Amino acid sequence: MTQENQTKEFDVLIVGAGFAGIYQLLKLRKLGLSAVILEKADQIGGTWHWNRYPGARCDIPSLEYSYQFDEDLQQEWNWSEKYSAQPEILDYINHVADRFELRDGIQFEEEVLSANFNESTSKWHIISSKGQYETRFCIFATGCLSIPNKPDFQGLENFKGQLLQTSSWPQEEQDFTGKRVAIIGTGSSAIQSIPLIAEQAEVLYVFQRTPNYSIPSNNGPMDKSVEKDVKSRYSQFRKDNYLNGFGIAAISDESLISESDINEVNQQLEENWQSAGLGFFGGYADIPIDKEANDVAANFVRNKIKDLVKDPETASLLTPDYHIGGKRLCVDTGYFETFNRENVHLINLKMNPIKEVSATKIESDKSYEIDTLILATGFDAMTGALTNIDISGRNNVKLNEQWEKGAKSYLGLGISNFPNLFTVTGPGSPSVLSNMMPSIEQHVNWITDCIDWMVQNDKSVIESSETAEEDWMKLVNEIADMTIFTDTKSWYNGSNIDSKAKAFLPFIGVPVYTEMLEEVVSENYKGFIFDKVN
Ligand code: N01
Repeated sequence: MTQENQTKEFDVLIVGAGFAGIYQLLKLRKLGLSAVILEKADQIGGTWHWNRYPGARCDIPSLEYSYQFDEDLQQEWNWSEKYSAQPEILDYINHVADRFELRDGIQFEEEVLSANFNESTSKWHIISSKGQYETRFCIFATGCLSIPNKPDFQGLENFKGQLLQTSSWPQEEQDFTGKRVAIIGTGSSAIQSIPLIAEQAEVLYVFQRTPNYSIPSNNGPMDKSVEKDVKSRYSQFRKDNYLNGFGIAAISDESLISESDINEVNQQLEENWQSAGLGFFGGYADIPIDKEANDVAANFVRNKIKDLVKDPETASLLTPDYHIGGKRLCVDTGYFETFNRENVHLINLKMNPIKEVSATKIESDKSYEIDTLILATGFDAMTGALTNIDISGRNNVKLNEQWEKGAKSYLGLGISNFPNLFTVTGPGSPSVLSNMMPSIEQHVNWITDCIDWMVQNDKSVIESSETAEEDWMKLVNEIADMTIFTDTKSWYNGSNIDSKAKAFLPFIGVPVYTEMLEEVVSENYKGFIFDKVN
């Protein structure tokens, strides 16, 4: 057997070198365990490596969208803007990898193809694009939005121009000067990139199936007094964020629209529109749960769109008719105003679906001659990164078969029949309905403590019980049913991918979730089974 074909052994194998994976590596090294990360890309960064489209930036303030595990790191790192752009976030994650000497634990350009649990050895056998591994634990730090959705528009393969996708953008800078550009999709990625592409392109055609709500970011250089204040009380600031329903330090007002004077509500919504970004959604406690209150906030934004977009027909096309927040709320810089430009045209795909893409054209209500086609069509969210790998657990049960009718997980951390396998921000956890950074740290800390506890308590194998998993997903859905989230077609419930099971997956409510995680630990990992005997 050649060196390359030899099976390499580790205590833990981590899939993915994004924010979750590299922090997980650090924590496991501190425990004294041997661990390796396998990463498909040629560098670290995960979502912040792949999504390099113009305008890509976080829409949670960087002072919050950052690691909190190391006080020196959070004091010494300075963000240049309120919401940092993708290159700066990538610099940050690279800085962290160097600062904590993590690079030598990462294998780049190595894709995990399969993971198979061997019941006789209680070990995972992993096959990658470059080799084989045997490991006791397998941790999927594969992100919630990492498998691009590429719709099969008829004739797409015949397109001879430049084809780009926001979620796998080339590393070289793209110049659209003098080009006729089409973009399909109007989610967050499109909403961030459209204003910048419009400034360069000769003409930009925006193909919209469903309009989105978007709130102005009011981004700008970091306010030094805000930075100083947050840094003076960083640890408390982070703790307070876990007490917010969505895990962010947004305005967290307990007031209800339904109990307030409408003039005061409109005044407050105006203030929130000017300053809150995503926090607009949490500006009143009943926006996420009361349809009438939600409608007040939605109408406020609908009127803003009418004010911002000069052509009434375009404004009307850009106006959503569903609950605000039902699809992931967007945050923008000049999105609606961009439609006032003469070189930008909005095409309504609901009325005129794409009939065909040919060598140089898109056929919809008419023929559009283009040089560049950009797909901003989203992701196979939350489950895609897992179901795209051939994962088999006890009795050779395949994960993608077990999840055929909808993903199930206990706490978003463990999956029944898949022992010693953990997911970071998996389905059933707050994940995409929270600030991902603290949610990632919460999960990585939890997983590391759990493995440590197993070592201390002489346990070899952990898995979620089917009952705990069933009960958990029932709770996820019961909570979601009390909100406006389940009425709208969105990637939160798999509706963006035709072939996907429709199931609402995020747990809504960071504080309750945090309490429940702690309770599970305090009761010796209630709901998990250790060293199951068949
Ligand atoms: O993807 P999306 P995204 N024909 O799914 C349309 C995060 N993020 O990449 O709504 C025509 O939101 C689809 O239409 P419809 C954030 O959580 C964060 O923009 O399904 N159109 C929709 O308009 C975000 O929510 C940041 O009818 C088709 C669009 O494509 C998530 O990533 C920045 C179609 C997809 O929108 C995903 O955002 C960027 C088809 N066949 C992203 N299929 C931050 O700011 C899909 N569409 C941190």
